Amino acid sequence: MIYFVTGNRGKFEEAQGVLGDVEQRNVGYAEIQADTLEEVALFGMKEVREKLDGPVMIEDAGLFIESLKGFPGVYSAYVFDTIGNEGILRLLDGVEDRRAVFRSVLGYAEPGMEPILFKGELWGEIAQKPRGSGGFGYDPIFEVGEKTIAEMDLEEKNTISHRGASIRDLKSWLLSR
Ligand code: ITT
Repeated sequence: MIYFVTGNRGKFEEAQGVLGDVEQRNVGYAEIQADTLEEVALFGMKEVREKLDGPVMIEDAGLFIESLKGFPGVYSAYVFDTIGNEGILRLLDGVEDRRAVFRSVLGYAEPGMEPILFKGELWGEIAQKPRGSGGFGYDPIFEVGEKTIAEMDLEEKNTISHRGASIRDLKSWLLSR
């Protein structure tokens, strides 16, 4: 059983879809202001390991938009909570290059072990309008091919997503020991 420290139910359900044996623990940790998701995840790992005794994971994700030079990136949560999907669409009003990438960095550790990181990414494009009701966060405005991620079910999202990739890497690592 792995403790997944997150306040985001959607993330937890995606992890459960891949790992099965995982428990959501919303004990919180400080998300530092840093330049990379890796730094945020490594710093967060220190805190959650002090709070929970056992195998523990956290995952930090972000949306990086090419024409905005990677914005919102490490500020994705703040930007989502403030300007949201409508705000992102306004920033891209009239912009032709709509390429964007979701990145996921997952931290995992067991007592007495150095934390390790697993990563995943998913390239796509920012849609003209939000579509779909699945997923969470930026999913309704992130298109891969014809569909936005919010138009996919959890299994389909997990097959292609940044988080699906980082979690599957953790799973293979766990099984390979
Ligand atoms: P934690 O408690 O795990 O930190 P969070 O929702 O704050 O949950 P992040 O900081 O990793 O998670 O996420 C940054 C923002 O990006 C946040 O607003 C999410 O809703 C959004 N986001 C993360 N993963 C996403 C995904 O797979 N699809 C759409 N939006 C996503």
